[in-house]
Amino acid sequence: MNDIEEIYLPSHNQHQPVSISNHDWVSVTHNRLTKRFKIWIGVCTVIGIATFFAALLVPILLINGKSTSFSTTTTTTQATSISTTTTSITSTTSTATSTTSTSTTTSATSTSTTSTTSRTTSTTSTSTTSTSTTTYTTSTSTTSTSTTTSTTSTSTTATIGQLPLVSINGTIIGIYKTTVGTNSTTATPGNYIGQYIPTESPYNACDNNTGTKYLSFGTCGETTIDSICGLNTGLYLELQRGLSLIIGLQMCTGNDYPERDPFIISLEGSNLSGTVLNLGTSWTLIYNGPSGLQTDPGRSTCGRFQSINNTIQYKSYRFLVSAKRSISNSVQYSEVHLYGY
Ligand SMILES: [Ca+2]
Repeated sequence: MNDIEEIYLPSHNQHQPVSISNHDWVSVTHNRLTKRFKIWIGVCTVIGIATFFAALLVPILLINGKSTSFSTTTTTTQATSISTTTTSITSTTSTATSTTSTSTTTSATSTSTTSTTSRTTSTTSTSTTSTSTTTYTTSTSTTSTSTTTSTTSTSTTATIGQLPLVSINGTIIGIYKTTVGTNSTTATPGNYIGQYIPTESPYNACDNNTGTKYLSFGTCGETTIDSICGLNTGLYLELQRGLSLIIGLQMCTGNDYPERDPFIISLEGSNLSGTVLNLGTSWTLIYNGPSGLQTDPGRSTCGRFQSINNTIQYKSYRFLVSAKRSISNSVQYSEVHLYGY
């Protein structure tokens, strides 16, 4: 345009032809194409912006409407095992039956593991005209609960019977002037006060033989005949078999003189050993009552079974006689039988 010459028009209402050279012409067609081009650019811009917002909004709407979620739940619950074993052995004796029941219960409970993993990946891509955002969310939850219960129950019916009165080291101590709960006074072999006939020792009361007897004079001698002779005498021992539950006893008569038969007897138990058994405090009373010989069963014969209400096991036992049938110089009996298991 710089090469356009300045033209001076004539004054008002004066018309005069002006000569213009060819190179001063501006192409009209060229001006039209420029306008169309600008229109197209505008349209494309609008479409591009619309596409941009569409590309931006559609994924967001899709994501909001449908998030990708993976959820896995595993639950393991209660593995319960109950096992019951019952063993029953029944044996009948002429006297008694008792039952021992042992129950063991073991319970283990474990509850654990709750984990949640969340991972979010965000990718943003930006170009001149578009933005794309993608979001992935993965959620995993695992819960595991395990409960185990085990119950074992064993029931055994034991056989009740006469227990062998075999003592530790073969020691059976004869005693006199002794009552329930008091200290023992040791008797010795002989025929006088505090003695027992040497051939009729306390061992004879524990040999399971009614042909042998234990005879003790107590606070009397062989030649003294009195209602008190032979009372508060007896024996004690620690069983070689160890802990035993005594639930009954039985007395057996000697070969002669029914007036020497025990009438009232006592049984004490202890879980001590040795010399401390001499102390009255070492013993716990288990039975104090009739001997079962109130009705004379005859000589060298066992009397009625005497039931004892006892649930405690002991390994040592003390036996005493506190009353007898009649006036005599002593107390005698062929056997003391203890029943239990
Ligand atoms: Ca005997």
